[in-house]
Amino acid sequence: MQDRVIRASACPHDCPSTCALEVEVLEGRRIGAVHGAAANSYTAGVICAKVARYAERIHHPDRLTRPLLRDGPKWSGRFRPIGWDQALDLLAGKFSEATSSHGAASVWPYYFAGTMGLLQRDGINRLRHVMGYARQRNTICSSIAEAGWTAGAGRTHGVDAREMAESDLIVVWGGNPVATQVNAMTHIARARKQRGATLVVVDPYRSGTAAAADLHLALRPGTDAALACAVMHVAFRDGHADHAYMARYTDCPDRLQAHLAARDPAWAAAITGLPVAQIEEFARLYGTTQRSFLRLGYGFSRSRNGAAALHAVSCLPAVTGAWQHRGGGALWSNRQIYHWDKTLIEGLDARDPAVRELDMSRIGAVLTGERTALAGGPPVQAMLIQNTNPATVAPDTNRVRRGLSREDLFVAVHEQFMTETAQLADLVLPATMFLEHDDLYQAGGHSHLQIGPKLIDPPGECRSNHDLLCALAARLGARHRGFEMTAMEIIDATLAASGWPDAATVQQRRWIDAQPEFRAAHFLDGFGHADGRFHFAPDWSRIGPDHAGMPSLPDQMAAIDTVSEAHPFRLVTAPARQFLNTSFTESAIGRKREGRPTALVHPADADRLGLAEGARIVLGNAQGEVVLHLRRFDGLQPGVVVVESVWPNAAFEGGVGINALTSDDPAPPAGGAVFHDTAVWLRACAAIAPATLAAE
Ligand SMILES: Nc1nc2c(c(=O)[nH]1)N[C@H]1C(S)=C(S)[C@@H](COP(=O)(O)OP(=O)(O)OC[C@H]3O[C@@H](n4cnc5c(=O)[nH]c(N)nc54)[C@H](O)[C@@H]3O)O[C@H]1N2
Ligand SMILES: Nc1nc2c(c(=O)[nH]1)N[C@H]1C(S)=C(S)[C@@H](COP(=O)(O)OP(=O)(O)OC[C@H]3O[C@@H](n4cnc5c(=O)[nH]c(N)nc54)[C@H](O)[C@@H]3O)O[C@H]1N2
Ligand code: SF4
Ligand SMILES: [Mo]
Repeated sequence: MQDRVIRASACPHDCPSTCALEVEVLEGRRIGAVHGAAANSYTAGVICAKVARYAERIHHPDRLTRPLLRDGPKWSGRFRPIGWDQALDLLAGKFSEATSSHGAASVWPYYFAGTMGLLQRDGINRLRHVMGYARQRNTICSSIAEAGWTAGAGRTHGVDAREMAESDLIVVWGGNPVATQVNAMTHIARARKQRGATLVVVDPYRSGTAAAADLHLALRPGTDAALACAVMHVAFRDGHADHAYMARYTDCPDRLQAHLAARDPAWAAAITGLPVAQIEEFARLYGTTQRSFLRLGYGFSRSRNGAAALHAVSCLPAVTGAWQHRGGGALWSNRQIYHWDKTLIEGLDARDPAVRELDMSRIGAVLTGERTALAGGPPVQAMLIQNTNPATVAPDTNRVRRGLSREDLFVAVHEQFMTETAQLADLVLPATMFLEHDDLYQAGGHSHLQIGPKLIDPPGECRSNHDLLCALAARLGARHRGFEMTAMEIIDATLAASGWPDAATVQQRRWIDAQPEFRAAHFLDGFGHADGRFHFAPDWSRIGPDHAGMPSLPDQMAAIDTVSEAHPFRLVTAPARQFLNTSFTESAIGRKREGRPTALVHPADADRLGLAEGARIVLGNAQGEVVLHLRRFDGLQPGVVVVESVWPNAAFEGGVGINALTSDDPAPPAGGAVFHDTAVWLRACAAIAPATLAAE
């Protein structure tokens, strides 16, 4: 009989669910099925299909298993295997060369959240700080939403996600949990079954979540603040605003009421494209339900006006006083409840705030030498990239790929697969997956911290991020006690420094529930600002430098990429269900289920342009052109196009992927990528010439 044991772990992927996992380990070497832990009150036994079949990913024949050195021109895709010692000597040598020729700030350790493990993800910062390498602003995902949330609430946490089960109205605003964090649906389903709760979804297209909702508000992209203002207008108009709550807990309710007087449903209808009656219906529902839970997604923050929009929406429960009630209030992320001391992991004791800081979302501008993007520092000459695939996921990818192809730039990519970023590298290093190394995890969408221990050996010569960084540090002479410790020792020390039980206890208990108690979670002892109040009138200047033109009270901010005769469509690049960013695009099953890169286009637009189902089309703007196929879809407004993402560039005919069209304009006030804020043209494409389209 086969030796089969069930071991505990946590999902490392960049997903708010951070599921508690039970992994079948076979013969101590391979994994079988992966299940969600039934005993975890948030995971509740459910995980997504892509992680349930993780054996496909971890035992994939295309896993990188040996260091590879480029053996031909960039873009040639030719590599030859080399040994680790040679690879690390080369990398250390290139970092030292760049430091002597252009200064330490010309080395850019570039990373993101391909693993959410606190050590394997953020350990690269220890090397950065000790060596004085360029600092990085992490703007590609949550900086816009965080700015918007902090502006009002002042502190990043919210109501316990499990409380959704006790709500009478759940509003999923700008998120698609059916695809992006399936567990939220478990708790929503409980409320619907046990309490007859209503589910409302605010999303420009009929996503999987919208299709399951009682009411779907399919607004124009980037118009959420207008909808929020109208809902608040109706609350004041119809006597559903809680004046006693506002007097105690908010900064300027009278100013807000006066400001909203002109922002009625008719005003919002003209901006959002929604019928007045639908806005009235939603406003009445929201205003008259005490137990109303706002689950804010990231989607509507990924616009130039995203911080203002998120702030405007977050004002709703402060107007109705929903925060006071069980099952009422809002949650964007719980990231601030864990009180980590990350000094050891990130080498914060060595951090020099004077070193220039680069905006990761503007990697194309940085690598092609745009002056403002270089933040007063030298050109970037050498990079180590971990846990991210910027050649596909970063905005303005044509420019990113041009930058990565610079002959005078040395790029090492530490990866699990030969991603499109790895293909452009000089040196490719094989990385472990989460079941092959130790790490520590926190959840954004709920409240558990967990340890995911090493359960099996990696294939071939894969090394963990931590092991690679320690070996590189030794060659560079980078000194920090974190480089002398094992992964589990750092996890243990970090838990202790942060006031949590030690690693052995956490593992034995399987998880720690860090959820603050009711009053704190609902901000009933005050919001996160010095005055303890929710701010309807935020001080944007405290949040980011680029605050000019931001609304002083919740309002529609006209900063978005507006449609014109030349660019008549608004493009939304919503996440695909089977992929997670570009992770899982290596899965044959996932690819088959997703089909091919597809543009969802309203039938009225398709008819007007004479485009049939399946037609080959081009989407374009000043940055580039992308070829894909059309699907007629009536779950969005005319003038809106949705392309579920992120497909590899190579999956598109012509080899140019969707982020060729998205802009790296930083969103005010603190930066951030505006993935769902793009005006494009659309036309039929009879035949394509791959050579011209792919030419870089
Ligand atoms: N058009 C469009 N573009 C988008 C978005 C969108 O909605 N639309 N979303 C954006 C968002 S929110 C994000 S967060 C970014 C994310 O984009 P990426 O950062 O590229 O995201 P992932 O696919 O999660 O992970 C990247 C890589 O990390 C690798 N990896 C995983 N674990 C490890 C490890 O332990 N060690 C090493 N060395 N590598 C590892 C994986 O193999 C994977 O290739 O994409 C952004 N791009
Ligand atoms: N299957 C899958 N799961 C994922 C990911 C994935 O790529 N695939 N990515 C992971 C990552 S890195 C993250 S950050 C999270 C993000 O997960 P979510 O919070 O769900 O956010 P988004 O991915 O940006 O987009 C969610 C929805 O926002 C909608 N949206 C776009 N523009 C607007 C707008 O202007 N207004 C409104 N109201 N809605 C808008 C989109 O149509 C989409 O349905 O998901 C994670 N989980
Ligand atoms: S739902 Fe998210 S956290 Fe859970 S297993 Fe899937 S990717 Fe991982
Ligand atoms: Mo993200």
